[in-house]
Amino acid sequence: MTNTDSDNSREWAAQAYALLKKRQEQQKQELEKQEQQKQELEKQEQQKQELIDISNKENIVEPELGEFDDNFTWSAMVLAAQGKKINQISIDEIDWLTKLRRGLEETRKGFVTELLDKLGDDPLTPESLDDLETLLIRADVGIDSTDKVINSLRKKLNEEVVGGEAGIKFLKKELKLIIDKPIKNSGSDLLVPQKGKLNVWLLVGVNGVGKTTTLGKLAYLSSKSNYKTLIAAADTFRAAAVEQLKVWGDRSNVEVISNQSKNADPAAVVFDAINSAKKRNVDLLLVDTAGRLQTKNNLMDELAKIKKIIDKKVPDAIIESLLVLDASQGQNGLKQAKSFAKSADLSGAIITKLDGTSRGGVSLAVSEEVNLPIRFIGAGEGIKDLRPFNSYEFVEAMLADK
Ligand SMILES: Nc1nc2c(ncn2[C@@H]2O[C@H](COP(=O)(O)OP(=O)(O)OP(=O)(O)O)[C@@H](O)[C@H]2O)c(=O)[nH]1
Ligand SMILES: [Mg+2]
Repeated sequence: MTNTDSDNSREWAAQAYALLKKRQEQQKQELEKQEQQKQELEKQEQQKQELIDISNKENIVEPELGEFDDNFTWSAMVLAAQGKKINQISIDEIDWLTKLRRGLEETRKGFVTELLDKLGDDPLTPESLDDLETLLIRADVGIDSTDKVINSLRKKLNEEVVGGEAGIKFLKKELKLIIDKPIKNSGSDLLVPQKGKLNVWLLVGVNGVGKTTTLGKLAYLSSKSNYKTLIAAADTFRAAAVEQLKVWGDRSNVEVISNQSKNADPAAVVFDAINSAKKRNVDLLLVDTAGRLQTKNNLMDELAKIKKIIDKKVPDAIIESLLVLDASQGQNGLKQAKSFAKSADLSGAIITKLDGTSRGGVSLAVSEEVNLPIRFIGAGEGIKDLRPFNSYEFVEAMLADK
């Protein structure tokens, strides 16, 4: 072989190697692309399935009158105690109270049942107060509220003999006082949109607590009560958030203002929604916000930006920043409330997922330690599973003795 021949074949080999390497690279890229497309498709499928699941879960079902049982009797008695007349009671109300009582069953089991067992029919003693203290803390009522209740009970015990039943009655009164304080301080017992003004309710909170679901239920309540309602899909972070809201909007015939483009600015969505709201004389604009951003500061900055836009465009709008809290998160939820309250200028709280948690007591901690009026409570995933908060009903359900 001459030198030139050897140079040529080396050259040839080098070219062949480069070609093969390139081909291998291309194949790799092709495979990666296919994998990405597959994942994208799977994600879309999953999101679609989630939406179908939500839609299937939810056809507005009118509640039916159940048996004349303990649930009915308890619910009817709670209504009667609030001054309702027989002809004013609806199946909806009975149904809700039944759900509420059932929802708080786990919380109740945790302490009322035990408390009653411990108390028996005997009068309260300093020892039974210690037991009560432990039980209240365990039910996530929080240290401050527990101290308050125990101190008043101790004071009462020093003055008179308190029987078991009277003790529970006193306990109910004290717990109700704690929950009612921020509500009274707010100046309004019930949060309703003010007529003749644009009311904007921002639903805020960390991810997964139930903001979007709660907004859907609020849209239903509001439109059913003849408030002209509009939804702004300002959670532009989560891809499926808009679709999820549209499903809820459809159920209650409420329009959803959104911007489908990727990374749309939430404040811009709110800007568009306010324009629509003004044009249509909307009473209540419900704003869904993101629960998960890259950092917590982003989340707070974004809320501030949204509020600024509203202030600028409708200075006389009535803004409510409602913190959505998942009751099942107990003390963790309380921590969230405290951190949001510091930076987000909250005006109220909505407690969700009261069904099936043993930590309903956290509602008291939110009232006492964060000083937030509880405005609504949710006890289920259905459209009717949200009601304006009623402290009497809540405390009765939490301490019901069966
Ligand atoms: N059992 C029960 N589930 C609820 C309740 N409220 C919401 N959920 C469920 O909680 C899950 C999360 O609800 P979302 O409304 O998507 O929560 P979110 O706060 O909007 O979540 P992000 O948008 O991801 O921050 C869903 O599966 C809801 O169906 C409730 O009162 N009870
Ligand atoms: Mg959401």
